[in-house]
Amino acid sequence: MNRRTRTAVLAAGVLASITLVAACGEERAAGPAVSVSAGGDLKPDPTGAVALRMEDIRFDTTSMTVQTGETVEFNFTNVGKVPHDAFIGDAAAQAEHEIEMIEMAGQPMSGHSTDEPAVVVDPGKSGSLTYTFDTPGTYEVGCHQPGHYAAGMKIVVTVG
Ligand SMILES: [Cu+2]
Repeated sequence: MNRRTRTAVLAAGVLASITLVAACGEERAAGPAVSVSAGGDLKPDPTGAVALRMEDIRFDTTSMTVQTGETVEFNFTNVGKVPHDAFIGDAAAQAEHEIEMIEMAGQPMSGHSTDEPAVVVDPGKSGSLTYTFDTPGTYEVGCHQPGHYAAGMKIVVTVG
């Protein structure tokens, strides 16, 4: 076998392993809806719970759908290295909350009104948030740690 042929065989081998990896990825995505990651359209399970991962800097899903009137228990696990939070509201509420968080920067968290639909989760920890989507429309779950929302750390929730 000359050098040129050997390179061609090697390349074919690499290609075959890439195909194998891709096939495995597809198989995983076909699992239960709640464990789908990377942009899948999630739905809460029949108990109304949904498990989500907070990563640096994203949630492990970008969209989900909820029935009008449904109460959803969001269970977040922060698998990242920095704190993340989750605030639920429409786009206008997200914009308002982003400004509030910037104004509050450096102040103790106790200054944060506790009746807001928000939770802060430290690295390696879990936190949950329960919210009833009374009105049809488009909501977001946004992280408002500095720069995260702007970087796209949000989940679009379609309620219908
Ligand atoms: Cu974040």
